[in-house]
Amino acid sequence: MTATTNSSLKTKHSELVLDCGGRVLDLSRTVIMGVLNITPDSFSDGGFFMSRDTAVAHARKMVEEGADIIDVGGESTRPGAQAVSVQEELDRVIPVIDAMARAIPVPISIDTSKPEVMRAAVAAGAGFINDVRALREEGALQAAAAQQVPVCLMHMQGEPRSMQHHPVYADVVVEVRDFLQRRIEACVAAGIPRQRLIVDPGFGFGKAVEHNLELLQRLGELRALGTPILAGLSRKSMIGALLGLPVEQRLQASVALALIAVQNGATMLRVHDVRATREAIRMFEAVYPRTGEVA
Ligand code: 7PM
Repeated sequence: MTATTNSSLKTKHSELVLDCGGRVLDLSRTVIMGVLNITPDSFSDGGFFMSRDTAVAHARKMVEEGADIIDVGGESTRPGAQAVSVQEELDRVIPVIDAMARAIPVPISIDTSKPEVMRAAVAAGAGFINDVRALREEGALQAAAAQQVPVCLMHMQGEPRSMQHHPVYADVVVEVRDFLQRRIEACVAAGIPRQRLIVDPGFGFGKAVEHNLELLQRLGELRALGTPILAGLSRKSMIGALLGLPVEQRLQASVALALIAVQNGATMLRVHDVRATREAIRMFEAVYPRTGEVA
């Protein structure tokens, strides 16, 4: 199957594929998005500035382990994190995307909220925009529309600096669904076709543990939006809260949560541990073959 000028198309086998700037994402099976953080303060990857070679080697390894797309982020969205300037974010991610685009065959996702970074990243070879602010920043809707690549819209209550202080919802699932519905409508009005959108409830982003658990339990209610669902649960603090484990010991629980997400309707999983997640998903799909429906 080859990419066409359409952003999505149904084949005669009823598979759905997304055109990520000429690289294809097959949504007829569970898609694994491998996380590559270029931040100096990322809690999962540690260390200070990663070299370009280190970043590319990590991306290569994740592709060998079964990643379908690599998500590159230069702004830490960790609870309590400080904002990063446009230039700082460009300096972190653009050289890495440029090198990765030549080194790996799969689509590259840019995790950003800034329109300048969206434009530069796609020019450097990214083919997917992952925005934890769901294109709410000034100019982001227009920038994303002009790039003609798929966009993941994530729900977040508040801002990273303060979002975990005291999250409050009447019904977290209804509020997340309604927010995502409004963002889908804003995107369509800005000229981004619905077929190019993915939604994400934003586990851990302005949510207490019980909110995260309810969102996962009732994830299927987001299917009403008619778009594929992405879930990011890997190594998140809800596991630390429930099991009392540090971030480097959250692999097994992360895989368990990923499987529940797929069972409840997720098509894409954003994960750090690609090999373990891929093996678990292969077992799941051996038991429950996907029908080709993605939303
Ligand atoms: C520190 C704490 C560093 C938390 C990084 C994080 C998601 C995302 C992130 C998600 C989408 C992490 C988060 N999480 N994008 N970016 N969905 N679409 O755990 O759940 O990686 S950053």
